[in-house]
This record gives sequence, C-alpha cells and structure tokens, in this order.
Amino acid sequence: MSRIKIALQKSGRLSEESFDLLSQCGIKIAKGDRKLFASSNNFPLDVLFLRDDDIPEYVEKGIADIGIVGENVVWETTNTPQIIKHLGFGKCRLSLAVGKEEDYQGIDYFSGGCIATSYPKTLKKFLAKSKISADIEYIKGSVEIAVGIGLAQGIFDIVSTGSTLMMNGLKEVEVLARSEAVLIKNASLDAETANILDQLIFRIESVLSAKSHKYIMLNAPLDCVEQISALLPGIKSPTIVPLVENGWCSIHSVIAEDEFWEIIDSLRIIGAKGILVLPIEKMVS
Ligand code: PRT
Ligand code: ZN
Repeated sequence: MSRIKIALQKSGRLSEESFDLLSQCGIKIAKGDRKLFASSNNFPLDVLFLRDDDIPEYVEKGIADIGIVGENVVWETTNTPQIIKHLGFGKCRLSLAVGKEEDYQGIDYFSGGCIATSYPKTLKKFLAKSKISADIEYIKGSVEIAVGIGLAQGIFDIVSTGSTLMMNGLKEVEVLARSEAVLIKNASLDAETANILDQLIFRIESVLSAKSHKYIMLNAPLDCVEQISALLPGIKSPTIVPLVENGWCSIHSVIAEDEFWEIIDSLRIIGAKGILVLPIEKMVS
C-alpha cells in the first residue's frame, strides 16, 4: 500500500508545531530521538526530518511528497513546489530596518545604498516592485550587525517581536511581506499518494477551522431569539434549548474567534446573559 512522505524541519522554530499539527490530526508518530526518518503506525505517512532550507528542494525533486516550511523559504528557493495550505503558525514579517537614530522618510532612503540580507531573491523582487535600485549584500547569519559595522545602510530580515532589532540599535521601517508555515507538495503525485494527501488535508482543515472558531452558549429571553440568531448564524443555524424558567432559552452556536469581541457587546445589549465561550477540538462543516 502507498504511503505519503512528509518533510518536516528537524529542529527549529517550526519543528514542534509541525509535529503537533500531525498529532492533532490523529496521526501518531513515535517521538523517539528524531533521527532522519520516522513512521506513523495509524496513518500511511512517513516523516523525513531536514533543515528547513532543504525542504522545498526535496519536495520538488520528489524525495518527499509534501513538506511544511516557512513561506519565506519557498520564496527564496529556485525550486517551485506548490503551496497548498497556509497553516497559521510560524508567523513573521520580512522587513527593512535602519539605524534607530536615522531620519527615515520613505523607501527612497535606500536608493543607491546597500542592504544586507539572507533573503536576496525576495528582497530583489520587492525592490524591483518599488522601483528602488540598491545593492544587495548577501550575509548568511547575524544580518542585524551589518549596519553597526558599516557594511550596509539597512537590513532586510525576519522580524517577529522586534526585540532583535531593538537590541542592535535598529528600527523596522517597512514591512515588505508576511510569512507563515505552509504545506507544500510535489507537482506530480501519483493517484494513490494524492488520495492520501486529500485525507490529510481534510484533517488539517478540520483542525485549523476548529482553532479559529469557538463554541458559544448563552441564555436569552425568548423574544430576543430572532435578533440573536441573526448575529450567531453558526454552521447551519443556532440550536435553541428551553430553560426551566418560563420565557427563557439557551442558544448554542459557533463563532469565528476574530468576530467574538465585536459581537459580544451587541449580544449583551440585545439581552443575552450568562455567555459561555468554549474551545472546539475539531470542526467539520
Ligand atoms: O536549522 P534550520 O536551517 O532548519 O533552521 P533555521 O535556523 O534556518 O530557521 P528557524 O528555525 O530559525 O526558523 C524557521 C522559520 O520560522 C523561518 O523560516 C520563518 O518562516 C519562521 N520564523 C518565525 C522565524 C521567526 N519567526 C524569527 N523570529 N524565523 C527566524 N526568526 C529570527 C530572525 O531571523 C531574527 O534573527 O528571529 C530573529 C527576530 O526575532 P524577534 O522576535 O527578535 O523579532
Ligand atoms: Zn534554515
């Protein structure tokens, strides 16, 4: 029987969450001391543990069928695996930064200057789009010191909290792109492997949509039901359960996490009481 081979980062910022995602999909993989290879015994999936920079190439060449990697790594590679799903973790910005005392007025600041980065291909594309001509100095690591040692006017690097920039006397001046972990695939999977991938994607989607939604329960007078139902349409429509107290009911529904704070005030104004919000483990629409 066919099995699908997934490439995951061996040890780094995406390792734990990539592994956790498979586990939330019900795929058990013996943790052990993660060497190069591991297998699941309850889903037809094998794992290759690699450096993140190698993942797009392994997938493109078909050594792995699919992989999880930062989208920024895909942009930088000459290989072109297909991105099939954004996974919602490993989020970061790719930004331009300059010395914190600089009088920065706009991206023209970099015209005719030099920018240090580990992501030359991505930077080149964005500079061309902004019609800025600047030299690009490729540095593999510790890009943040390039300005301090006089190598470049600015840097282009990954920023998450911004503390690395701050500690190096830099300030973020332009966000050129946003990246997160993505699921990539080889362009020509055979039918059986493609079928396993469909099953995996179905599970991933159930996990991701559960994470971005909450189960909501509240009590309301019966004459408010229509108004509240309009605010909480749920998957099909809300469930209404009568309360022992006459004229009252309990309404159960599902809401998108990012809509919650907007809706909550309207619910209270309409007359909802005892609002409970619970996490959802899996969600299949
Ligand atoms: O060993 P391997 O080659 O596999 O890993 P790596 O060291 O090349 O990559 P790793 O594990 O550091 O990052 C993997 C992926 O995580 C990246 O490709 C991004 O998609 C994503 N990611 C998310 C980040 C960050 N956040 C991040 N903050 N990658 C790197 N950083 C670094 C950044 O380079 C800078 O040095 O963290 C510093 C900035 O962080 P803040 O929080 O101080 O702003
Ligand atoms: Zn790397």
